[in-house]
Amino acid sequence: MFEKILIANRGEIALRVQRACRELGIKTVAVHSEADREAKYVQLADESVCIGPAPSGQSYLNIPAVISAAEVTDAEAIHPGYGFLSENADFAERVEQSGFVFIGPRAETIRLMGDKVSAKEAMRKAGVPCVPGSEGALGDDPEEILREAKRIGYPVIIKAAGGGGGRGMRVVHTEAALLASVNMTKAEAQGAFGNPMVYMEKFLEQPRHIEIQVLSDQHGNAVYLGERDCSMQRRHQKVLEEAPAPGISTRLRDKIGARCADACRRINYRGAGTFEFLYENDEFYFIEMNTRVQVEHPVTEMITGIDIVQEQIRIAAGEKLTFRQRDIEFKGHAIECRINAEDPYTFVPSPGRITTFHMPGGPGVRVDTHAYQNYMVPPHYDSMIGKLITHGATREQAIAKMRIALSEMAVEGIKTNVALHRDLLADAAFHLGGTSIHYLEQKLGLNSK
Ligand code: MV4
Repeated sequence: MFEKILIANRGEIALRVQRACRELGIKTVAVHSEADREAKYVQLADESVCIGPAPSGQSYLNIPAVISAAEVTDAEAIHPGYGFLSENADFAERVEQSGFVFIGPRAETIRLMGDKVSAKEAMRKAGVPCVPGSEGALGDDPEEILREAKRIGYPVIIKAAGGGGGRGMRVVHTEAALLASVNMTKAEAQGAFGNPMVYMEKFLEQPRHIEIQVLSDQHGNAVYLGERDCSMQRRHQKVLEEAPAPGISTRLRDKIGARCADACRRINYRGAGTFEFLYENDEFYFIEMNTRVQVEHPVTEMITGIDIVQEQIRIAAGEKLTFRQRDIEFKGHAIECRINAEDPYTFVPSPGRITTFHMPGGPGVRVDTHAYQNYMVPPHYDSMIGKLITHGATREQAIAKMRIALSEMAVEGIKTNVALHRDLLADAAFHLGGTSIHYLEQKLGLNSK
């Protein structure tokens, strides 16, 4: 096992990774920007290194600064958390070339999954069901593009190979609009990602967003940890996640989960990963794979009892998974509310000093946050200040616990989205479960795009 790990991230996930390290008896190095100098997780780490000024481009995204910090502190491995450099293949490559272990998949796997055309191709070949669409990237022949769309059937969606997470896509409803839309998406993709390649899919109108968590070691062992329903989102920002997904049968979960674990073995995947699917009419359609730990990983931890971050570290150290698929039991139901420093209805960020900070507690209540009373939420980063997670024997009990937990939560001095969560937890459609990716925006009356 490693003796010392550098955590190349900030906020709640930096603290989360630090706790996993401590339980494994590993020393931690925190890196931080000038804006995060006073953060509690920086003080709690065994060592800390300032890697640059507040803007993340000069600190948390500064590859030479992060690698130098690992060199001067003699860390053996680097955990990237989520966001920032976590899915940057060049970073993973440079970490390993500098003699450190990157806690995540190999750089070539990150690169494969970063290109959505090659990711889909790899998963299709590995037996994962995908959204019907073009075979690979679209070529230059307009007649062929028109033929493809006719074959797939309108509406279709044009997506950039370099996109993902909602960037670089365009829905096309008619043949008349197709070629102009393809050309616009290509031009935008060239500008945004330096890659003009685009592909085409059948546009699913009312899907849910359901993802499968996997773990895969370096000895050919891979397991799935069930699914998460992440459909409750606004402008591609998830707001609330839950596990398991309401209404998914054990049989279907095991079928799609086994496909994902099998695909991991086939591509020799290393570490934790997430297969993102659209789910419509009882079918799963793969869209993208995430090669990092995700914000919403706690709901899976709550229903499986598995510490996903500790497993990431063990796998990176070359250890074998200590459990097999049949050892994994899905117990109860978990819900996560993302707590953001923002106006609950306009979503405008609300940085500043937290004057009151009371967190809920009790059985089945988990709070993952780096914030505290008197903490100054810096204006430079993502507005998420923490996550509230509840676990109950049933979905109804997890909801009941969440409503009580939200009622106990008191954050003052900044605006937060707690009021939105209270409203959502009382929503009739949410209680029924299984709402689509469009539900929240419709409820909010945004009707965005
Ligand atoms: C789609 C889709 C409908 N049909 N693909 C958006 C994020 C990116 N990961 C994929 N996205 C979508 N792809 C087909 N063929 C609808 C979306 C989509 C979406 C997906 C997941 C979560 C939220 C979303 C919000 C709007 C659109």
